[in-house]
Amino acid sequence: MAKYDETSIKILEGLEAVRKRPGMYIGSTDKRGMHHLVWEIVDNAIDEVINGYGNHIKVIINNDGSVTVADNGRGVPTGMHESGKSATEVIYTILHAGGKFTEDGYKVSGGLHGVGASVVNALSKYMQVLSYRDGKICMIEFENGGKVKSPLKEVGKTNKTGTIVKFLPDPEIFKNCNFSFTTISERMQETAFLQNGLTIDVIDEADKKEARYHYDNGLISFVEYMNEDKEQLHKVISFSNTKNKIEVDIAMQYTSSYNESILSFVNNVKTVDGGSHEVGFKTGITKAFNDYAKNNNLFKGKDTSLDGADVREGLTAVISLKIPEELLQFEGQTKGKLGTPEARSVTESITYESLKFFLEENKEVALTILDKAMKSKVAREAARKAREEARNGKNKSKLEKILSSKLAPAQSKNPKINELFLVEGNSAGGSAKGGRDRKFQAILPLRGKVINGEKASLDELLKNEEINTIIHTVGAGVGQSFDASESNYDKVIIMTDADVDGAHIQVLLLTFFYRYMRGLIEDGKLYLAMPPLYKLDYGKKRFYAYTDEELNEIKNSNPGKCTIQRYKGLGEMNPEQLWETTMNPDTRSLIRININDASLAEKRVSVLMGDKVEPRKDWINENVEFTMEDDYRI
Ligand code: 1YM
Repeated sequence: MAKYDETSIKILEGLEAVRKRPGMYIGSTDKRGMHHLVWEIVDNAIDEVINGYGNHIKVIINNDGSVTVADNGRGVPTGMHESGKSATEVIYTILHAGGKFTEDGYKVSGGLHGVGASVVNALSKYMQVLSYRDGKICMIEFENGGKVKSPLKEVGKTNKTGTIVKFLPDPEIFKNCNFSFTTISERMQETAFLQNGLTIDVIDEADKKEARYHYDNGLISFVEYMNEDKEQLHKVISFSNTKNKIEVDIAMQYTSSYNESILSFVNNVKTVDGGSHEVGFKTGITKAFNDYAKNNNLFKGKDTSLDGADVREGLTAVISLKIPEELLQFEGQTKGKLGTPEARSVTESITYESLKFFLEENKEVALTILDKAMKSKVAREAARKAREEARNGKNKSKLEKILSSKLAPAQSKNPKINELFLVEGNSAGGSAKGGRDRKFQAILPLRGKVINGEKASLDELLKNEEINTIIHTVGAGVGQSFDASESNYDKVIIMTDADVDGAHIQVLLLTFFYRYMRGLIEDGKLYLAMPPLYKLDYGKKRFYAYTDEELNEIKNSNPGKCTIQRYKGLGEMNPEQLWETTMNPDTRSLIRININDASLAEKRVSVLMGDKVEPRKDWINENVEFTMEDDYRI
């Protein structure tokens, strides 16, 4: 039995604060927040590996909705703390207790993470910690948000060392959430890339799925993985150096694609919003390529230099820095941006010097990349001219003609309330035009096949009629000149049939928006409509089911005779039905597209737009990086 004295009351107050405002500690209480709990515990295991103890981590999604994380490090401390409690109890019940025990230079945790194991305990219905240490297995259990269920005790002998933590998130806090094997595996794979030699197993007991990640070539493997579905122009270039106590590791490779994808990490934490190290890297490569081109007389005619964007076309790079804690500065609301000014100059000079040396030694690679950069410059010039001409009215009348024949505009001109539906096919477009609320809803039917934005360059894209129509209807530019705040619509809603073709069109459109109007996604203005899959008629009563599960639920809670219609396409619904089920803001469901994680989105988009069909279907089903937002599900 736990005894409640003054300190334990204080501790409970601390944990209670976490339970009252979970968002402050883990960001949110949706699926994403629940996965934060896993990252917290895994981060502790990784810290142990970084400190030189252990080389194997297991993450198990258990059948009962709990997660187990195990490592083979030293085992969490079990001795007596000055408070009279076991060190283990202190670590798992006092907020930020970790710091007092650790003396290492680089910590894995930064930003939102690293708020500690006690936060996970506070948000768990049940937690068990096993420490294998000093020949003994010791166990402590907690329940209901960190209350000691049974204090630390020896439960066996062992010749192993390590820590096993099992926790069950409190269902009162995380409603209707479950752990995703895909989300956990993808993150663990990234971790394994950054930690050479570490093995991470991810096991899903419920779905009987397993994955093992282990890399001996770190960042090189990472870049190879990111580019495996693309045409690579040369072997991965990698370099490392340390200056002013800042350690820089970089791997980079060009592919024949038109996109740039740069990922960066600081002390193993992803800097989603970049920062000084990325700026330094970009300046470094621009300088290195320009110097090389100049010194080898590669510039022709009036060209005298390449822009940063030119030398980044088709570039995949991973940048990883280790910065001592006293120099660490993070910026931005989510602390995803590195501020440390020294990181810029250090990364720039290491990049410039290493790349300069590499280019001199590898003439063929240098010429391949520079040839691509020069072509990029020409293509971007052409695209800019085309845009200007469109703006200055050269092709305006032709476009306006196309637009007026296709677009059913909204009566309102208010971009804060207007919605644009991109609708697959003409017949569905007709129903949508008939069913909409014309005050604020506009319909743009898409007829031809949407061009694949992954494979086409910007000037090719601009020649595609469907894409052109979308760009001009949204009215906020495209590519580098895109500005989401100029969008004519508050919501752009992709409405397709719930079949494979519809899924394909969704992916093509999402790829286009992701590559060329990313700001629209970042501002939360891009959505997928959710048309129903079934109509159930019970005499006078009618239901719509949007998933197979819902169909069963409706059938179970409404026994009796009914006729079920499976909708094969939007065209089978009349305008009223389409309005009622899919377009009416009061009753519809929308999926808001968000980029949780640009690297995953990046990888996913290139995988999906390759030739494989299966992963595309899985993706549509799982919505891994474009998450379902519960708020929009009625
Ligand atoms: C499955 C999760 O938490 N492993 C883990 C945690 C710790 C240690 C070892 C550890 C650290 C130190 C000394 C040290 C933690 N220690 C602390 C605290 N795996 C997992 N493995 N001995 C053991 O840093 O000095 C918090 S976690 F607080 F003691 F530092």
